[in-house]
Amino acid sequence: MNTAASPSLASNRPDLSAFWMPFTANRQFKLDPRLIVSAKGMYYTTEDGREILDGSAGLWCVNAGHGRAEIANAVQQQLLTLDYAPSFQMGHPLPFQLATEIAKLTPPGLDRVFFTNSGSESVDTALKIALAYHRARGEGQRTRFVGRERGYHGVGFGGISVGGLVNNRRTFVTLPGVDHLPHTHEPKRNAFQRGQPEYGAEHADELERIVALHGADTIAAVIVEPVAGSAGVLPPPKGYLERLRTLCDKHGLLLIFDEVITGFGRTGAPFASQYFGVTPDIMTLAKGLTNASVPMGAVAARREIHDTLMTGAPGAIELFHGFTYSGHPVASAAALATLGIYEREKLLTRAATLSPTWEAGLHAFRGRRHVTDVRNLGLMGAIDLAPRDGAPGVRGYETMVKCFQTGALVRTTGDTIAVSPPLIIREDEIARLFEVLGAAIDSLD
Ligand code: PXG
Repeated sequence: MNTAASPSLASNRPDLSAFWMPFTANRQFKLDPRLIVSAKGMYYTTEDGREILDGSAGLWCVNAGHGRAEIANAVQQQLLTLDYAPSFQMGHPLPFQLATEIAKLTPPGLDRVFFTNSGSESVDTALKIALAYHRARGEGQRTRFVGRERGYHGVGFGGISVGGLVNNRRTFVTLPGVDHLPHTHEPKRNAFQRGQPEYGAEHADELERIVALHGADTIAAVIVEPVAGSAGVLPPPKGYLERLRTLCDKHGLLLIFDEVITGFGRTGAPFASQYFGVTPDIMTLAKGLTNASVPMGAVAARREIHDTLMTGAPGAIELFHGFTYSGHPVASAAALATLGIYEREKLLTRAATLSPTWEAGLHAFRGRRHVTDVRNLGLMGAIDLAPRDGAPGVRGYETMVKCFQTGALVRTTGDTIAVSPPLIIREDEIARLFEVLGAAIDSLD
């Protein structure tokens, strides 16, 4: 919406020039900004007072919906009780409690939890834990990592190195010694498949080729998103994750699942690992951990990995790693309140209940003009649009802007539209989301 014509809006707006916006076309945005001023439940409110249905849970993170009083109260209480205390060589109760609560939700065995402040920090932490673990076992030569094309693992140097998005890698240097599995996106064989694709499990066997090339004893870990999120919702082909697990076991490689998006109920199970029945050695978490209210991430590791590192002189720091805000009291309070909501409202399995309605609504887009593929799993979905001739990405961008104008928030990457609403969404709201999205797609040239 071009609000430049509205003097009241323009005069209420802050100066937009100083904030260098992340992952944003800054110049384009500032010419025609989309500003959100409040949020409650399933809805955002824009600066001009319009309600917008949140079809993306913010950035895949507001799983319990917006403005949750339980979290706000816990945060306020905590700020007044203990605003901050270090977790280096001293501690305070909340992160201990929180780690115990997280360990009740994670797959059996993954019950040692390290705290970070974001998904990117969780990824880099997980990679470091993998290196430290092998070193502690006397296999310090295992320094390589294997990621996957189209993978997104945040923006740290570790994350962009194992990640496979060209735009994340083009400008920056990456770590040496990283190889990539092929991605699993094969619209020719799998287009309009509901849930997991039938074809493509054999892409996991590429790990054998990578191992043969570099030598198994030089590789520390393999990291994948169980369902690739940012690359446009790519569920793993049937049998694929199982094969990765088998091959990692065969060659002594740690398997890391990046569950920053898939964690906390997005798939219909607490974690994708449980949904697919494949247990990694390490998992990375963030986003839904605090319902996005206060930044926080975590890494859950197998107990044996943790215990292997608990060696050396008793006074020695076992893992030379941590953040000023690891286990921050306010973030921990927010996370504990969030996990309470998830439990009381059974949100971590709600996506499984809603998934048939969600799937049917999404796949009704098949046959619509411009639509070339639809994918879904749990409460995640993607619709691919044919790129406009000579202008790739423009249809995607226009769809996002149109939806914002007409009442729904969706995410787009190129010409792929991704939807992933808060897990509290109702069936009529799912219908509304697809109505707004459908009208936006119909309006495209
Ligand atoms: N791993 C995964 C799988 C992610 O999706 C990160 C790590 C990094 O998290 P932080 O908290 O450092 O941003 C992410 C982040 C999008 C989108 O629209 C996705 C993310 C972030 C912003 C936008 O797909 N994922």
